[in-house]
Amino acid sequence: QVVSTGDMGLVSMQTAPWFPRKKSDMDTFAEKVMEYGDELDADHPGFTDPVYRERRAEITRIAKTYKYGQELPRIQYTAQETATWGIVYKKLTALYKTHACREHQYVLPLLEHNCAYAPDNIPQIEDVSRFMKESTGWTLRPVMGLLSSRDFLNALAFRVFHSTQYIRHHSQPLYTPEPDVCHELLGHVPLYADPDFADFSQEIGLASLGASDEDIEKLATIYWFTVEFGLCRQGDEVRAYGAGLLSSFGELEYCLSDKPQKVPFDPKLAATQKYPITEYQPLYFVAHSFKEMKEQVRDYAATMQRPFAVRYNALTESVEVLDTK
Ligand code: NLE
Ligand code: FE2
Repeated sequence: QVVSTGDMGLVSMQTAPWFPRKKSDMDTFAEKVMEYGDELDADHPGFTDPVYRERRAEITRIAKTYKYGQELPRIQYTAQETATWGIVYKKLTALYKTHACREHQYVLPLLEHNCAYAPDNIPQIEDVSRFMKESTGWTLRPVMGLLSSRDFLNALAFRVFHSTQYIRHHSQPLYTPEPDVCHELLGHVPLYADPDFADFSQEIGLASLGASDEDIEKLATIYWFTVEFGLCRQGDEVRAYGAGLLSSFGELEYCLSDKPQKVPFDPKLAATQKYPITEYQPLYFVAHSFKEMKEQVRDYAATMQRPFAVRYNALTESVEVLDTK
């Protein structure tokens, strides 16, 4: 039985945590960010740089007022910001040939052609989001800071990805522990143009809707070891598909060396694996294919306790709740 959107009268729904039913519901995320994009820790390389801090604040303010349906804000990047992007871009594209998965290698030239990806230009997320929409139905939303894992994962159910627009500090282009425009545009975006990866990512999102806090934690950890730091087998080789690797020329080189440990991807194991967030990963999971990962995560999600099922309706761009009680 399908319960119409907006009907929260279902007994099984009453105890479940709130979740968005339609894309505009995500406008409420802005009121509950955990940390704003301009709140830098004392050990952040930009902490003592007032120009950098003011710039982060400016970009955060722009994202704060965004509402679903509006054009995504265009940022006029400075020469220094573009130079930082250029260093990252050139270093990474030189490594992609030998280190990135084939799906990423296939899409990057399309982004260069369609979205002005270039060493001397930081692409605009409005243009990128349009390209993604045409490829797989994914879109971007600007984010004004750190969302809770629940909100961030819930958005994936709608094929919506939250993207930062500021850039890492120019003093440390090699690696940053936080997302930035290099990470989103070079790491995440190419993969979201791949149909199997697009489906896989949405599976995690659907599993997160109304999930318990413990299950959110587990799904966020699976997300970490796949979408952020996943490796995959391609022919005789292992390649990177995780965005955290594809946006860090330091870790991209390291991850395929024999220093870290590599184990086959298993969602049950990945769900509870501990990991550091401010340094290179000591352990990576190696997936077989995006198609298989999608099945694995779907099977894993089926073992989570939830008194209802959800289904995304792509025509209405909303989530339908099915009572399974
Ligand atoms: N370490 C990545 C980079 O330097 O681009 C960012 C990871 C964000 C989760
Ligand atoms: Fe990311």
